[in-house]
Amino acid sequence: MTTPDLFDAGTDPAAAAPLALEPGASVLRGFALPQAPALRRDLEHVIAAAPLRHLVTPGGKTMSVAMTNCGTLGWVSDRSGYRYTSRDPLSHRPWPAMPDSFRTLARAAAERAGFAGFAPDACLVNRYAPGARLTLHQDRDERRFGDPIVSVSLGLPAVFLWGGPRRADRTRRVPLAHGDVVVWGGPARLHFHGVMPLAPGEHPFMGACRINLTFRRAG
Ligand code: MD3
Ligand code: FE
Repeated sequence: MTTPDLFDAGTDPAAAAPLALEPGASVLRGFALPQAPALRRDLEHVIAAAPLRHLVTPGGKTMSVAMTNCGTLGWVSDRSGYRYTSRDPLSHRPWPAMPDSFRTLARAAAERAGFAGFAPDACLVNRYAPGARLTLHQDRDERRFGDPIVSVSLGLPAVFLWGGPRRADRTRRVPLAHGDVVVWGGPARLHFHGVMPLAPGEHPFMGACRINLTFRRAG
């Protein structure tokens, strides 16, 4: 078997065969493009009910990425740690419901990548303005690591950093564009990963930002 070339993967969206980054991790180039208008419309309602905000890490640093959530559980960070909550700490109200457009897309992408029956209860919305980044980290606040994570990229392109099971492992750079969906499961689920600082630009559909929707089964 030959190793697929990551940088050629986006050249033929019509082919749409999942590209395996490694066992359990698949890139679905352009998978969300047909749903992008519905996602953007529904995202506006989510953000109106639970505004994007810059969370503070347990170490006291303000994150450059602005975040909010929808679904029964939402990921939050503050001086006391990282966790999932059922209420927005800003409003003390439940997080907005996960729109059907979001849920259906996440489920279809997971199925396409070999994870049938994915039923996310949490969707983290990350908004990157130019310069915003996510340093290398693992996602380990969820209950079960057997379920995949589905991530949907909208707007400006970004360079995703894909590492290994240890922080010091070397990282690969994976370009992610508007409409790309990545499904992370299996052994890849606990790998270190991050996002390089967003380059300035203007996206015709989303403006001067990148939005990432990350779907999880957290509870
Ligand atoms: C690989 N978000 O929210 S999405 C995060 O683009 C996060 O906003 C990035 O990392 C973003 O935690 C990357 C892709 C992603 C999400 C979760 C993963 C990749 C992952 C969990 C395990 C392995
Ligand atoms: Fe992450």
